[in-house]
Amino acid sequence: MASRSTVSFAQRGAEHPNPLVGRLFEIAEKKKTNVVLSADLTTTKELLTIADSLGPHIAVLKTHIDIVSDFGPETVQGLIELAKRHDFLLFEDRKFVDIGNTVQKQYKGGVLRIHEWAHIINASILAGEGIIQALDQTVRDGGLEDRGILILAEMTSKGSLAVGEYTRLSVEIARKYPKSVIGFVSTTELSNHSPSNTPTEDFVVFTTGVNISSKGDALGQQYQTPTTAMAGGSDFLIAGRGIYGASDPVDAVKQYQTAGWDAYERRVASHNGDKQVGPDIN
Ligand code: 5BU
Repeated sequence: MASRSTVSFAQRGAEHPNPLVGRLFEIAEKKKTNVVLSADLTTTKELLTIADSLGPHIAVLKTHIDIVSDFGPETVQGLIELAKRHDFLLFEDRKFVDIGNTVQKQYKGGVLRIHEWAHIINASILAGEGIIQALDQTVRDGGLEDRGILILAEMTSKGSLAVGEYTRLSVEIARKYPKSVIGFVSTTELSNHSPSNTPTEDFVVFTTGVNISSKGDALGQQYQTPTTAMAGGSDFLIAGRGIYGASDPVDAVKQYQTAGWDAYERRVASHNGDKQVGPDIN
C-alpha cells in the first residue's frame, strides 16, 4: 500500500472513491478533529449526554450498543439526531466474527438493527474471507451509500494474536472489497505488511488504545499517545476512558482534539517541507 498519510485529509477525501470516506475527511477538516470518542457508557441517558456535550469536538462516535442496559428506539433515535446536530458519524464496534450467513442477520436484524443507523462497523477475518463478503453484500444491497467496514487487522490488548500473517491477510482481503471496506482498526499504518502497486490506494487507519495520561489498564489494554499514534500513520484516534472518564470530559476531549490535529498538521506540513506548525504536546 502506498502511504497516503502525508496527504491532507481534504485531498484524500476529494480523491477517495468511497463517498463515506469523503464525508469523514470533510467532517474532520471542517471541525479540525480526528478524535473518535469511544462512548462506552451503559445507559441511554449517559450515552446521549456525553454524545451531546462532546459532539462538537469529535469526528466519529463509537458505540458498544449491546452494553446499553436500557437500549431501545430512543437510544438509536437520540444518536441519529445528535450525529446530525453535531455532524459526526456513528461507528458500532460490534467486531463481527461469525460465518457470513450469521453476520448478515446480526448486522441487519435483531433488536439492534445496526445496519440502519451505524455508518461504520468492524469485522475480524478470523472466520475467513466469507465474513467480509457477506457484510460487503449487505452494504451494497442495502441501498445506503454511506456505510463502511473496517477490518480488525490488529488489536491493542496484550498478547493479541492479530499480528504478522493475520494482519497481512487482513490487508489482502480488504483490497478485494473496495466498495465497502474503507480501512482498518490497527495500531499503525499497514503499508509494510503487504505492499501494493496501486499508488492511489487509500485505507483509513483507525487506532484504538489512545490515552494521553495512562500506559494501560489492569486487564491487558495497552495505550499509546495521540502523537505516537499519528507518527505511526494513524488517521483517526479512538479514545474512551481517557476522555469520558476524566473529571472534565469537555476539557479532556479538547486536549485530544488539539494533540491529534496538531500531529496531523505537522505530519502533512513536514512532508511539504514546512516545519512551522504547532508544538509537539502529547
Ligand atoms: P479505552 O477506554 O480508551 O481503553 O477504550 C477503548 C475502546 O476501543 C473500547 O471500546 C474497546 O472495546 C475498543 N478497542 C480496543 O481497545 N482495542 C482494540 O484493539 C479494539 C477495540 Br479493535
